[in-house]
Amino acid sequence: MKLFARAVLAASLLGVIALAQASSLAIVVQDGAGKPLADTVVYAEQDGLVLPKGPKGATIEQRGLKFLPLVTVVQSGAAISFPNNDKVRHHIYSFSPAKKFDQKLYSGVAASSQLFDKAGTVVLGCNIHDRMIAYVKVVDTPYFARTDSDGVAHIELPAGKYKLSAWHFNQLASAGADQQVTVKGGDGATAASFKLALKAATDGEGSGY
Ligand SMILES: [Cu+2]
Repeated sequence: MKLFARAVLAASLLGVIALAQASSLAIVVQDGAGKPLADTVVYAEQDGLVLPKGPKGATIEQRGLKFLPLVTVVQSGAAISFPNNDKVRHHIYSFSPAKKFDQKLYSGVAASSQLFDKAGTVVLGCNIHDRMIAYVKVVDTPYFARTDSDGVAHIELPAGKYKLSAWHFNQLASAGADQQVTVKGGDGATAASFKLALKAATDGEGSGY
Protein backbone atom coordinates (compact mmCIF):
# COMPACT_ATOMS: atom_id res chain seq x y z
CA MET A 1 0.00 0.00 0.00
CA LYS A 2 2.80 2.36 0.96
CA LEU A 3 4.50 1.75 -2.35
CA PHE A 4 1.24 2.38 -4.14
CA ALA A 5 0.74 5.68 -2.29
CA ARG A 6 4.24 6.73 -3.23
CA ALA A 7 3.61 5.83 -6.86
CA VAL A 8 0.44 7.92 -6.83
CA LEU A 9 2.33 10.86 -5.34
CA ALA A 10 5.08 10.55 -7.95
CA ALA A 11 2.50 10.35 -10.72
CA SER A 12 0.70 13.46 -9.52
CA LEU A 13 3.98 15.34 -9.20
CA LEU A 14 4.79 14.38 -12.77
CA GLY A 15 1.35 15.66 -13.71
CA VAL A 16 2.11 19.03 -12.11
CA ILE A 17 5.40 19.26 -14.00
CA ALA A 18 3.66 18.37 -17.27
CA LEU A 19 1.06 21.08 -16.64
CA ALA A 20 3.75 23.64 -15.87
CA GLN A 21 5.37 22.88 -19.23
CA ALA A 22 2.16 23.02 -21.23
CA SER A 23 1.55 26.13 -23.22
CA SER A 24 -1.75 27.62 -24.16
CA LEU A 25 -3.10 28.42 -27.59
CA ALA A 26 -6.04 30.84 -27.74
CA ILE A 27 -8.10 30.71 -30.93
CA VAL A 28 -10.80 33.13 -32.05
CA VAL A 29 -13.15 32.10 -34.87
CA GLN A 30 -15.47 34.42 -36.76
CA ASP A 31 -17.88 33.87 -39.63
CA GLY A 32 -17.51 35.68 -42.93
CA ALA A 33 -19.33 38.72 -41.51
CA GLY A 34 -17.01 38.94 -38.52
CA LYS A 35 -19.46 37.52 -35.95
CA PRO A 36 -18.23 35.07 -33.28
CA LEU A 37 -18.66 31.50 -34.50
CA ALA A 38 -19.60 28.98 -31.81
CA ASP A 39 -19.36 25.19 -32.17
CA THR A 40 -16.29 25.35 -34.39
CA VAL A 41 -13.80 22.53 -33.92
CA VAL A 42 -10.17 23.63 -33.77
CA TYR A 43 -7.29 21.17 -33.60
CA ALA A 44 -3.51 21.25 -33.74
CA GLU A 45 -1.56 18.51 -35.53
CA GLN A 46 2.12 17.80 -35.70
CA ASP A 47 4.18 15.45 -37.89
CA GLY A 48 5.26 12.36 -36.02
CA LEU A 49 2.93 13.02 -33.12
CA VAL A 50 2.40 9.84 -31.10
CA LEU A 51 -1.26 9.60 -30.16
CA PRO A 52 -1.99 8.78 -26.51
CA LYS A 53 -3.63 5.37 -26.08
CA GLY A 54 -7.12 5.11 -24.70
CA PRO A 55 -8.35 8.60 -25.53
CA LYS A 56 -11.15 10.15 -23.54
CA GLY A 57 -14.58 9.09 -24.71
CA ALA A 58 -17.67 11.24 -25.13
CA THR A 59 -21.41 11.10 -24.63
CA ILE A 60 -24.04 12.34 -27.06
CA GLU A 61 -27.44 12.14 -25.43
CA GLN A 62 -30.84 12.38 -26.98
CA ARG A 63 -33.16 14.71 -25.17
CA GLY A 64 -36.18 16.68 -26.38
CA LEU A 65 -35.82 15.02 -29.80
CA LYS A 66 -32.37 16.49 -30.22
CA PHE A 67 -28.81 15.26 -30.02
CA LEU A 68 -26.85 17.03 -27.30
CA PRO A 69 -24.33 18.38 -27.93
CA LEU A 70 -24.72 19.31 -31.59
CA VAL A 71 -20.96 19.11 -32.17
CA THR A 72 -18.47 16.72 -30.56
CA VAL A 73 -14.74 16.36 -31.15
CA VAL A 74 -12.70 13.33 -30.09
CA GLN A 75 -9.28 11.88 -30.76
CA SER A 76 -9.36 8.86 -33.07
CA GLY A 77 -9.81 5.69 -31.04
CA ALA A 78 -12.36 7.23 -28.68
CA ALA A 79 -15.64 5.54 -27.79
CA ILE A 80 -18.89 7.50 -27.78
CA SER A 81 -22.04 6.44 -25.99
CA PHE A 82 -25.55 7.52 -26.95
CA PRO A 83 -27.91 7.44 -23.98
CA ASN A 84 -31.53 8.09 -24.88
CA ASN A 85 -33.11 10.35 -22.26
CA ASP A 86 -36.37 10.75 -24.18
CA LYS A 87 -39.50 8.72 -23.54
CA VAL A 88 -39.71 7.84 -27.23
CA ARG A 89 -37.33 5.47 -28.95
CA HIS A 90 -34.61 6.60 -31.33
CA HIS A 91 -32.83 4.77 -34.12
CA ILE A 92 -29.56 6.53 -34.82
CA TYR A 93 -27.25 6.00 -37.75
CA SER A 94 -24.38 7.41 -39.76
CA PHE A 95 -23.58 6.90 -43.44
CA SER A 96 -20.31 8.84 -43.18
CA PRO A 97 -17.25 6.95 -44.46
CA ALA A 98 -15.27 7.75 -41.29
CA LYS A 99 -17.81 5.80 -39.22
CA LYS A 100 -20.81 3.89 -40.54
CA PHE A 101 -23.16 2.45 -37.98
CA ASP A 102 -26.75 1.79 -37.20
CA GLN A 103 -28.10 1.59 -33.68
CA LYS A 104 -31.55 0.04 -33.94
CA LEU A 105 -34.62 1.34 -32.11
CA TYR A 106 -33.77 1.71 -28.49
CA SER A 107 -34.66 3.57 -25.37
CA GLY A 108 -32.67 4.24 -22.23
CA VAL A 109 -28.94 3.76 -22.29
CA ALA A 110 -27.73 2.06 -25.46
CA ALA A 111 -26.31 -1.42 -25.01
CA SER A 112 -22.88 -0.56 -26.33
CA SER A 113 -20.90 2.50 -27.25
CA GLN A 114 -19.43 3.01 -30.71
CA LEU A 115 -15.73 3.22 -31.47
CA PHE A 116 -14.62 6.16 -33.64
CA ASP A 117 -11.22 5.01 -34.86
CA LYS A 118 -10.83 6.90 -38.14
CA ALA A 119 -10.22 10.63 -38.55
CA GLY A 120 -12.97 12.45 -40.43
CA THR A 121 -16.37 14.03 -40.14
CA VAL A 122 -19.33 11.94 -39.04
CA VAL A 123 -22.91 13.13 -39.45
CA LEU A 124 -25.47 11.47 -37.17
CA GLY A 125 -29.15 11.17 -37.90
CA CYS A 126 -32.20 9.40 -36.52
CA ASN A 127 -34.39 7.17 -38.68
CA ILE A 128 -37.52 8.16 -36.77
CA HIS A 129 -36.96 11.90 -36.41
CA ASP A 130 -35.66 13.45 -39.62
CA ARG A 131 -34.75 16.75 -38.00
CA MET A 132 -32.33 15.22 -35.52
CA ILE A 133 -28.73 15.87 -36.51
CA ALA A 134 -25.34 15.96 -34.83
CA TYR A 135 -21.73 16.10 -35.92
CA VAL A 136 -18.67 14.25 -34.67
CA LYS A 137 -15.22 15.43 -35.76
CA VAL A 138 -12.62 12.69 -35.25
CA VAL A 139 -9.05 13.99 -35.24
CA ASP A 140 -5.57 12.40 -35.15
CA THR A 141 -4.38 14.57 -32.28
CA PRO A 142 -5.06 14.97 -28.57
CA TYR A 143 -4.93 18.77 -28.96
CA PHE A 144 -8.40 20.02 -29.83
CA ALA A 145 -11.21 22.23 -28.56
CA ARG A 146 -14.58 23.65 -29.56
CA THR A 147 -15.36 27.36 -29.64
CA ASP A 148 -17.79 28.79 -27.09
CA SER A 149 -20.55 31.34 -27.75
CA ASP A 150 -17.87 34.05 -28.03
CA GLY A 151 -16.15 32.07 -30.79
CA VAL A 152 -13.19 31.41 -28.49
CA ALA A 153 -11.39 28.15 -27.71
CA HIS A 154 -8.25 27.25 -25.77
CA ILE A 155 -5.94 24.31 -26.40
CA GLU A 156 -3.29 23.29 -23.85
CA LEU A 157 -0.30 21.74 -25.62
CA PRO A 158 3.48 21.55 -25.51
CA ALA A 159 5.45 24.36 -27.14
CA GLY A 160 6.31 23.65 -30.77
CA LYS A 161 5.21 24.00 -34.37
CA TYR A 162 1.73 22.82 -35.35
CA LYS A 163 -0.72 22.82 -38.20
CA LEU A 164 -3.83 24.42 -36.74
CA SER A 165 -7.16 23.69 -38.43
CA ALA A 166 -10.69 24.95 -37.96
CA TRP A 167 -13.87 23.16 -39.02
CA HIS A 168 -17.51 24.22 -38.78
CA PHE A 169 -20.36 21.99 -39.95
CA ASN A 170 -21.88 24.86 -41.93
CA GLN A 171 -18.76 26.20 -43.61
CA LEU A 172 -18.45 26.54 -47.36
CA ALA A 173 -16.39 23.74 -48.87
CA SER A 174 -13.94 26.38 -50.10
CA ALA A 175 -13.57 27.78 -46.58
CA GLY A 176 -11.47 24.86 -45.33
CA ALA A 177 -8.83 26.51 -43.24
CA ASP A 178 -5.51 25.63 -41.71
CA GLN A 179 -2.42 27.59 -40.76
CA GLN A 180 1.00 27.01 -39.28
CA VAL A 181 1.44 28.21 -35.72
CA THR A 182 4.43 28.24 -33.44
CA VAL A 183 3.37 27.83 -29.83
CA LYS A 184 5.75 29.57 -27.49
CA GLY A 185 6.78 28.05 -24.19
CA GLY A 186 6.31 29.75 -20.85
CA ASP A 187 3.56 32.04 -19.67
CA GLY A 188 1.10 33.76 -21.92
CA ALA A 189 -1.02 32.24 -24.63
CA THR A 190 -0.14 32.14 -28.29
CA ALA A 191 -3.03 33.63 -30.28
CA ALA A 192 -4.51 32.56 -33.60
CA SER A 193 -7.66 33.48 -35.48
CA PHE A 194 -9.83 32.14 -38.29
CA LYS A 195 -12.54 33.60 -40.46
CA LEU A 196 -14.82 30.93 -41.94
CA ALA A 197 -17.33 31.71 -44.69
CA LEU A 198 -20.61 29.88 -44.04
CA LYS A 199 -23.23 28.51 -46.40
CA ALA A 200 -26.27 30.75 -46.78
CA ALA A 201 -28.73 30.20 -43.94
CA THR A 202 -31.47 27.73 -44.84
CA ASP A 203 -34.42 26.93 -42.58
CA GLY A 204 -32.60 27.49 -39.35
CA GLU A 205 -30.61 25.01 -37.33
CA GLY A 206 -28.58 22.11 -38.49
CA SER A 207 -28.30 22.52 -42.23
CA GLY A 208 -25.62 20.66 -44.06
CA TYR A 209 -27.81 17.67 -44.81
CU1 LIG B 1 -35.14 9.89 -32.94
